[in-house]
Amino acid sequence: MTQQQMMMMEAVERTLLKAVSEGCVENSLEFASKNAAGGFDHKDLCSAIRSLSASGLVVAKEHATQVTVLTEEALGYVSQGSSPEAQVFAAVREAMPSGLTMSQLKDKVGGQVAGVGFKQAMQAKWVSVLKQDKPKPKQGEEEGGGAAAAKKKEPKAEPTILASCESVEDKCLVLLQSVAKGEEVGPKDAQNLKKRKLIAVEKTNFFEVAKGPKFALERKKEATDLTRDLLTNDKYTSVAFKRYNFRAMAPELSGGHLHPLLKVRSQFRKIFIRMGFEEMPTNRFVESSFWNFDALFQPQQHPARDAHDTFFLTKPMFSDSAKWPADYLERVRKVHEEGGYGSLGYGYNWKLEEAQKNILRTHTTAVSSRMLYQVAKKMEREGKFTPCRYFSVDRVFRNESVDRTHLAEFHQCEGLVADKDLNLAHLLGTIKEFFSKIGMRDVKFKPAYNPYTEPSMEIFAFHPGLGEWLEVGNSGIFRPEMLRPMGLPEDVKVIAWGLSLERPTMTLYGVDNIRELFGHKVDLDMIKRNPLCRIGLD
Ligand code: FB9
Repeated sequence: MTQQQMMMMEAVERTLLKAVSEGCVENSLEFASKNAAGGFDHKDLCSAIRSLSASGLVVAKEHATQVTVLTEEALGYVSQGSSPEAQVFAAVREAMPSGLTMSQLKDKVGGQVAGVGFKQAMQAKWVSVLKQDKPKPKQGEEEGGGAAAAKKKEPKAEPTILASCESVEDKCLVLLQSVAKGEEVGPKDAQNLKKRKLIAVEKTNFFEVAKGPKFALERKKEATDLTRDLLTNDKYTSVAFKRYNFRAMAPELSGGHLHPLLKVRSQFRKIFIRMGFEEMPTNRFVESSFWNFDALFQPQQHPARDAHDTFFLTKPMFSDSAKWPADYLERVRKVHEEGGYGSLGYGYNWKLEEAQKNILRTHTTAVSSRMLYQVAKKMEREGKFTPCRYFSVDRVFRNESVDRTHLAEFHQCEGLVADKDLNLAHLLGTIKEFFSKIGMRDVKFKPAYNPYTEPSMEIFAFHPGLGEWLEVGNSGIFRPEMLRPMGLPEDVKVIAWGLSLERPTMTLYGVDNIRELFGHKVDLDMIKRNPLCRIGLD
């Protein structure tokens, strides 16, 4: 409660306690409207009554009643200071002696007031209507055809509204004002105002307030703290201390809130780490086409490599290929052009410049290619291959048209296992284990194609909550044309799979449109209110 509100509340209490000291306050509603000048309304008065009765200064009995209140429309007329009929009369009066047509009247007082007001003003005989007599048919036009044509051509003249008296008494406004003041109006008037939807009867409660056991003209300031001042010369013995209200709600502590995407990300991370995977560094949104495509044996004329799908950078447009391991670069060129390692290659003329083009990475598989090259280098250094499991969860960018499920960027999760003689069964098993940990035990696979894996499969899982099969990702065994040029031996196989973060988050949090999840349209309350992400907790 602000300082200002505290002050107002104390004023309400003093006003009420003074009235109660002079005898019981029968009806808090009337009391509030009588003291409307006090700058407080019945709602404020009720909260003062409740807190004063809570501290025993007064006793309050609550009664139910019906009050007549003004409708929005009526409140408008009261604030305008005249009823619609009075506004119509004033406009017509002012336009006398020519008066006004209805459309002129509408322009002056607005369609709604003109409509309601004209009807009432007519009933009150404040105005009258002068029908325009039919236009005289011109010379030679009298026989039927002419006149009808004339009548068809001439727009019908609007009747004119004329004022029938000098001035009027706006009884309706007077009635509305007394209702506003809580005064009774006659049953006939009330009936009529109700029919005009200017007043409504509302159920409400009011209090009957009388002196309480601890009645006083003002609330004794209760000490809320045992201060040094109260301790000096034992003043604390003579003051009343405010009782602790252990049911008082503590102020809402608004701490930080994890975005649902980050909640699912941290759950996925936990699942990967529990499965023995290590996270790959993904802090490189800008990648060279080399690590994002060429290293993955994705041919330079592959459709995904044109600007329709990929964001190309203008500054810096090219990566410095000098930083790339020249021997590896040469082996990549070779495998694209002539194949090797049992592959025919693509037989096209591979261009270094194409590989140097900087892009926003289109998948975190670009991180996997860098990591697997490091694994190969490590094996070279250590002279032996160490099996490893890596995962990545981070943003990737695709120049796609935005729709309910696609934005130009999303988070990709990817897992890979590198070990000797891994095969499809290992991949299927690993994927089953992963998805069983996010609550989807039934998984099935559909053959698919990726330039960097063979075989490749789309992954589908049955979502028990939705009771339907969902496409949950893609997977495959990295091609030798990707791994061998890195220096990995033939018997080292790498199985991998990928999915997004947005789709599981949308499914888990029942978000229908990806724009509600990510971007400027996100409603922050959703961030505050969204529940714990309960996956992989079993
Ligand atoms: O996430 C996807 N679907 C999904 C995943 C989990 C889920 O969980 C619910 C809690 C219950 C719900 C849905 N998908 C992948 C499938 C589709 O949504 C697909 O239409 C969209 N895909 C994205 C790409 O869109 C262009 C999701 C994204 C995706 C697709 C493939 C990969 C990664 C992300 C991959 C890969 C890969 C393949 C081989 C080797 C290494 C990586």
